[in-house]
Amino acid sequence: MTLKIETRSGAYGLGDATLNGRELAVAAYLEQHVVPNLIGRDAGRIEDTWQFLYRGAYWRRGPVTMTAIAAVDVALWDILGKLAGLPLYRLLGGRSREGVLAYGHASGRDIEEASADTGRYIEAGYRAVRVQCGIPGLKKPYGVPSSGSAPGTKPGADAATRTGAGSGYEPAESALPAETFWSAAPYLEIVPRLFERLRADHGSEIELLHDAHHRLTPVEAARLARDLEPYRLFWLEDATPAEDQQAFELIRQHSVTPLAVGEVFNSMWDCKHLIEARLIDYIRTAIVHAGGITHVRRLADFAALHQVRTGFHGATDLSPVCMGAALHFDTWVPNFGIQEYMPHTEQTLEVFPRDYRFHDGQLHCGERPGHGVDIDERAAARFPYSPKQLPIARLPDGSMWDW
Ligand code: GCO
Ligand code: MG
Repeated sequence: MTLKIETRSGAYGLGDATLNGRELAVAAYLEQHVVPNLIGRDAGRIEDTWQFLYRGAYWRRGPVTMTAIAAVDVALWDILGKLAGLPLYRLLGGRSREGVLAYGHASGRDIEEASADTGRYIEAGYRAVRVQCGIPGLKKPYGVPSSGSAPGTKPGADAATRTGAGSGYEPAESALPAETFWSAAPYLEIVPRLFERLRADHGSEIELLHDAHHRLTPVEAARLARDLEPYRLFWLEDATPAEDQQAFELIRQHSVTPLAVGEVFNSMWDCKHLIEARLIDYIRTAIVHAGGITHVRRLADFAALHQVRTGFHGATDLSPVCMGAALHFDTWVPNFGIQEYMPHTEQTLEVFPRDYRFHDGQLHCGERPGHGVDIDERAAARFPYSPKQLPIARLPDGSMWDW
């Protein structure tokens, strides 16, 4: 979902309004409640527009509202850059680093395949790799394609090639959620063995990450974080559902494995305690879901006060527009940690001409004014929207769980 804002002077800006599985809600929110308020407003009043859309909504926060606000905010920053003739990172305060450390998604149906896929990413120059593997007895676990990463697939190949492995799930045949099953015991048994093997096969230099994807209880998360300590992960992500911020106190008591959360957050209020109490090491909240650059800049500064670093969500359901804005932000932000990088499909890249690039394990934003990502609306028209919803997960007894 992409928002395009045009000014009377002919300048235009793009914002990403993607909310995977709920995108029509954001489209309706923009069309019905936001766009009528934008007509005739001064595009240069970025902060006032943000405050208007946040305070004026009355019903504050939430993924739909904050994604809609983010789309407007990023489009306005894009316009500002174009009118100033400056790349976005210059407007934020200039370059803090030459390149932005990126991590890719390796996976496999078993430890063998996952380690081989990790090797492909290392050969491709990645310095950091997230690794997920199949769980014995569980069909379609998060992050692992049932078809496996086709042998010989280029690392970082676009999501379509990797049958959704990159974005962590297999698109359902119908528009309704695919149903998956979850059981913690086999997962808690195999994941430490996976990372033991990865360290044995690939050494200690490569940064390794893992995404528990909200599925563990606090004590299970504490156990996994403890059992992973010998393998020195860069981070363990979404160890337990993070709206229960206090739960992370238990994990911290048992392990020094670094923790990352936040891709499902949409405002600073969702993670205030996690950051203030230093219960996490990286905050993943993406520009597209948390009110745009204007709010995420505040969040990053708050995190910096507590030595928490950024690690933006960057799966392929976030568009190149979000990635473009994120890379400019990553280039500036002093407390940068890492950027998730799932290369989009060829079709998506055709729709979004962009000037960022991946090289030698790092991402580099371009120097074009604004965030450097454009849209080819004729190409976009060739790919009509088809509704999809994210998978759901149930426990063996049939009760609902977190996917
Ligand atoms: C990640 C995320 C994704 C999400 C997806 C949901 O770490 O990249 O967990 O895999 O599941 O973005 O739409
Ligand atoms: Mg994740």
